[in-house]
This record gives sequence, structure tokens and C-alpha cells, in this order.
Amino acid sequence: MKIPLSSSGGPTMASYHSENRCTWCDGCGDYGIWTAVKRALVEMGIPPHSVLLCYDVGCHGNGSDKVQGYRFHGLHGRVLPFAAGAKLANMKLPVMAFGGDGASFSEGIGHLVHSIRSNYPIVFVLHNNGNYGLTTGQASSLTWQGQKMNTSPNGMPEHTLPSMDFVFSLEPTFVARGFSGDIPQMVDILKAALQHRGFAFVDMLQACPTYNHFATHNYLLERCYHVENHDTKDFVKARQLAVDTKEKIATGILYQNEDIPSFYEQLVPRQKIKTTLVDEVKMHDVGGLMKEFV
Ligand SMILES: Cc1ncc(C[n+]2csc(CCOP(=O)(O)OP(=O)(O)O)c2C)c(N)n1
Repeated sequence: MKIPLSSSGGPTMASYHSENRCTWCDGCGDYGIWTAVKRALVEMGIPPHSVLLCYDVGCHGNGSDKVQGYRFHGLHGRVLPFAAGAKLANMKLPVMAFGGDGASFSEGIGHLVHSIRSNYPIVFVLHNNGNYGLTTGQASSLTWQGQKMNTSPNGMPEHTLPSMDFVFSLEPTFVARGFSGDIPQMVDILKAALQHRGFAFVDMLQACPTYNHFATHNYLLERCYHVENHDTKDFVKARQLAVDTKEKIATGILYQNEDIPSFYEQLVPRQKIKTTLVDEVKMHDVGGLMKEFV
């Protein structure tokens, strides 16, 4: 397949175009995030054959066949180990992982914990629609307590997991928050995340018009504001901004620490080695071995 490029040879939005029809509901925040991801990659001059896009299972995960590029569509909650492993094998490739709030804060929460503390050099985009979208609106651990959802018609009994406080407790090196209705800001955030040294955690608050009737597009639109004059090195202030979402919701890059080496940089045997692990894979002729099984 021929990928269309601009006259100067760089990628354009058309380079990332897929013929597959989008099946998301009208007004779904996945459209905005999907557009912002493509635009960020185009603006950074990264063509589809030079990036790995890893998708979890969920509505957002169905984006995996609606974009060009090397793509992986994994098991529910397991996108992070795959994305981290692929990156460590080929450090030359930018790697982005996408996961829902169900996948990332329930099934796969252990992977999120270790990805943050290991500081794997990848971007993680949380599609935060506050529920399990693909399986038709069950409560996730980020659904607000008391909300009536399809499998909790009397209201979600448990308290909501304080996701941002939890992320900050793991000493992250990059935390940002975007809103699916603000594509220019999401593009800026994603470009910064792609250039971050270690694990970039990006919480994208997204509308789910079909199942999330509490944090709707308009609710988010009214509350989200861009952080300004904020020192992104100030961990305590960043955590406060991230957690305090009662009246207003701060969006933008909340925290960044470039002084902490990534997991790969900490690997003593890899230090001063210029090749990547995939460059070092040797071809072995297994023909002789296979004859034993004929
Ligand atoms: C281990 C496992 N548990 C549950 C499921 C069923 N399942 C598939 S998608 C999904 C909901 C996905 O919700 P979320 O991760 O929030 O993503 P969204 O659909 O909202 O984008 C569930 C529960 C599964 N496939 N595998």
C-alpha cells in the first residue's frame, strides 16, 4: 500500500487515513483523541511506518484499525506490558499506548503501577470516559459513586478511585490532562509526551454520550481550563491541581521531571551500546531441527 506524503516527503493527515469506517457513537470523545493523535504525529514529522500504536480492548481500542501505522490490539488491561516490551526492544521507535479507564484502573491496574514506577519510555493515553463503554455502560472504578449504570441500577455503591492522587503516589515523571473537545491542546500535550524521557501519563477526559450521563461533553467544556503560569517541576502544586476537580478542572502539562532516567537508561548492560535489541537479533537456521518433526 502506498502511503500519501506531502511534496516535501513528510507525513500529512492523509498518510494516517484508513478506509475503515469509524463505528463510535455520534459525539464520542474517541473522535477528538484519534484526530489529535494523528495531528501530533504529523506535526512532529513522524510517518506511520515510524511509530508503534498499541491499543487496549474497548471502544477506544477499536481505533486500532481506523489509522495507519504499526498497530497492536491487545487483551483487556494488558496494553502496557506489550508497549513497554516493544519499546525496550527497539528504542528508535516512538511507542504510544492507549487504554480505557476500565482497562487501566481495574483489569490492568498492576501494569499501570509498574509502568509508572519503572519509567518506561512510552506515552500512555488514558481514554477516560468514566465507564466500560464497549460492554455497554457498566461502572468502572472511575465512575462517580452513586451513579446509576447498567449493572448498578441503584447507583454505584463503591467510592470512586482517586485516579490522579493514585498516579501521583507512584512518583510519575510526566502527568498531563486533556479534554476530548479541545484538539489543539491535546496535540500540544501529545507532542510534549512523545518527547518526554520516560513514562508520559496523559489523562484524556472524554465524553461518552451513550453511557456517561454525569461528566458529559458540556460538563467538561464548562469546567476544563488551561493551566497557566504553572511551574511543571512543582510536584506538590501539580498534584493539588490534578486532584482538585470539584469546581474547575485544570488541563495541560501538570508535571514533568526530566532528571529521572528511563528504565532503559538504567540498564547497565545496555549502556554505551548504540544498536537496539532488534538490531542484535541473529538469524538461526532451524531447518535441521524441524526435520525431526516431519
Ligand atoms: C480480562 C477481561 N475482562 C473483561 C473483558 C470484557 N471487556 C471487553 S471491553 C470491556 C470494557 C472496556 O472498557 P474500558 O477499558 O473503559 O474502555 P472503553 O470501552 O470505555 O473505551 C470489557 C469489560 C475482557 N475482554 N477481558
